[in-house]
Amino acid sequence: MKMYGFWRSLATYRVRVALALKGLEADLVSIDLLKGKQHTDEYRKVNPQNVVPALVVDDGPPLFQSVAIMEYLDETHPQPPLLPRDPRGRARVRGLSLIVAADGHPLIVPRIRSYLENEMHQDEAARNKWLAHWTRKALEALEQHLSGERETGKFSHGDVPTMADICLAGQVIGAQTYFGVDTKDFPTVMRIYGECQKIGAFDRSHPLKQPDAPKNPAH
Ligand SMILES: N[C@@H](CCC(=O)N[C@@H](CS)C(=O)NCC(=O)O)C(=O)O
Repeated sequence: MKMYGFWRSLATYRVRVALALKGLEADLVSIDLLKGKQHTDEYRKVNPQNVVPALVVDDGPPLFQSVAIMEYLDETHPQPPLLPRDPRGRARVRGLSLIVAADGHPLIVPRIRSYLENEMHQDEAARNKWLAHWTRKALEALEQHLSGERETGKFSHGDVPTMADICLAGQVIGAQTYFGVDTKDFPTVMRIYGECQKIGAFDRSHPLKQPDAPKNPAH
């Protein structure tokens, strides 16, 4: 397999953790989002949306969208499962995952940030306020679910990691590493993040541990 991704990308992180949990490897093609390399004609042929990740699994077109890729990996490599067996549990794990992947994360990606800067003429302080606000809103929603629902266990859903934990961990990394969001108001989220970090697949997938990450990243 070949993954087009970037060290800093939280959507890439999600697929990286899923691959690692399943003991799979993919060669990395680093697309430098900080240099706008997602906009090249060459990369548009890989992913017409000009975003990472994209995963090449065969001679067909690359897979796209991190949640769809994680589900593909889960269907083709069922062990260990990233989703519970029961439909209701699957709905909950998908719901928790989408709080991050469908609602929180899309508001903080480079194309939104550059639109705020170049088209809406928002200064850095305003942009940082935006990023922190939407990052916090997703964490708040996760915290409400996870602290109040009996399905929560050692991890977001029971005692083994699922796709919900992969999304949660990426959200926490964004909050802590990129946007300086104080996470003390989210104790359940942070407890679960701590459990994730004890697992090698999560730990070694951290953005700052990737081969294309700068030695002293200024983010
Ligand atoms: N919903 C997509 C999000 C993909 C996405 O926005 N990726 C970001 C990096 S995390 C990106 O490549 N952004 C490029 C840009 O915004 O210009 C997924 O989960 O795969």
